[in-house]
Amino acid sequence: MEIFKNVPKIAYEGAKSKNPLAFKYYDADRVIMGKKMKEHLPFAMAWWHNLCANGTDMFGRGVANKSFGVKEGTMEHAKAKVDAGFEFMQKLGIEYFCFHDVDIVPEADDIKETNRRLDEISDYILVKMKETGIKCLWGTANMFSNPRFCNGAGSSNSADVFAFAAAQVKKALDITVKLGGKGYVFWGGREGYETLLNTDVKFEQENIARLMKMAVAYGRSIGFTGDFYIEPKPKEPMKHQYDFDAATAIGFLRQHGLDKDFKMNIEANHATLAGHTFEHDLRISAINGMLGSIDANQGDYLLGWDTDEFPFDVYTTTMCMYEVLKAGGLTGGFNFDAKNRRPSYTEEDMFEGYILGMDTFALGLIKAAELIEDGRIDAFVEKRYASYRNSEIGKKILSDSTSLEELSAYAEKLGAPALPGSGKQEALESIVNSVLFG
Ligand code: XLS
Ligand code: NI
Ligand code: NI
Repeated sequence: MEIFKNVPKIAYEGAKSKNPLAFKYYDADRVIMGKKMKEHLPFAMAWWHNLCANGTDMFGRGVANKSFGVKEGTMEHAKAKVDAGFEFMQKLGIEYFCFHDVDIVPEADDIKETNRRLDEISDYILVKMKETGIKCLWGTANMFSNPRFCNGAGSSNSADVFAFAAAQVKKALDITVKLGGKGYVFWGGREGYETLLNTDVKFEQENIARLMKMAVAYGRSIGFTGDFYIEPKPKEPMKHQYDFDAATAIGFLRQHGLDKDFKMNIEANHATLAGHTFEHDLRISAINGMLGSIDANQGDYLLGWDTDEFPFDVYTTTMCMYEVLKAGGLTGGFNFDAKNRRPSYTEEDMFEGYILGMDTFALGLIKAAELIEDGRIDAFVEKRYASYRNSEIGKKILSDSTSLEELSAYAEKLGAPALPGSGKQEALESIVNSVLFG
């Protein structure tokens, strides 16, 4: 039974199209730098925002109706969400989805019953996956909504809560593997603190690592060959969260010997909350060999919290795709961890949000490829460091065959070095503009 009766299959109509329910830039089979757009951009639907979130915020109730014609909080409703989700993805040509355990079933009072429901719904999802060819990008456990996690999950002060979190991770891994998920995410939603006065930071961080090590051991034992991901976020809901940004999370993984099994899932809005650009955290992940997956959204500089808006800013998606192309692509995909604004509450809005996001990333891909093919930026960066390749002293520094004494003697002979050469930021930004709008 068709659910979104007013929405047809979304087609590519080109930039001149005025049809709100058509792609302007996302042309799945168009080849860019030797690969189809849909291969560069493995998009995923986020179950929670798209099928669950109804616009509830701190000040008001939901506006959007996500009942899909069925009583909410029931298994019937859970199945209606599966039906709606698969129809939605098929109409948009989206090939992946991401989920938390409690997005796909209503949580019961007893974990045994919740787990039974997860078995039932995952059977149902599997049938749909086989019918449609749609796949699972990653799964995760929601260890932040239930009041028991008010002090965190792996970082909780309560051993019973830690055990409960472990049970949820185990089941979420079971379901992710059952659905053939490519990845498994840890977003430390309440792994942090409100005040140091009541917090043993070392104890909490070691416990988070313990939970992750058990997850790796269990996941590998049941045949999970994909990547585990940390999704860094500096704050919100906690005042300070341990997975602050990519650099912090990578350091933590290395400290605990988890770096071979984990990569980063970088969310645009989390990077900006950390005081970085999105592309900064992508670059830090990439140079450490840990660029895994992306939560595709954007924040709002005026509001300053994790507003999870659909990507609209083409400069940012261009710089994102520049990083992704340079890194040789993602092992994961682009999960729209994004939701409609509260007043955009219709079914058409759900599709229009995704169309905006997919088009904005398609434009970013097209423009990033043009920037790389243009070559001026690469050539400038290459030339900028040339003194290390072209001079004897530079070569010695790079081959680690000099010392402070030798460099000091060299500096004395030099008197004073010439200025290092212009950084050319304005000229480079102008190249970006001419590629974007030329
Ligand atoms: C919240 C996070 C969350 C993760 C999955 O800010 O982005 O949605 O992606 O738990
Ligand atoms: Ni996210
Ligand atoms: Ni987020």
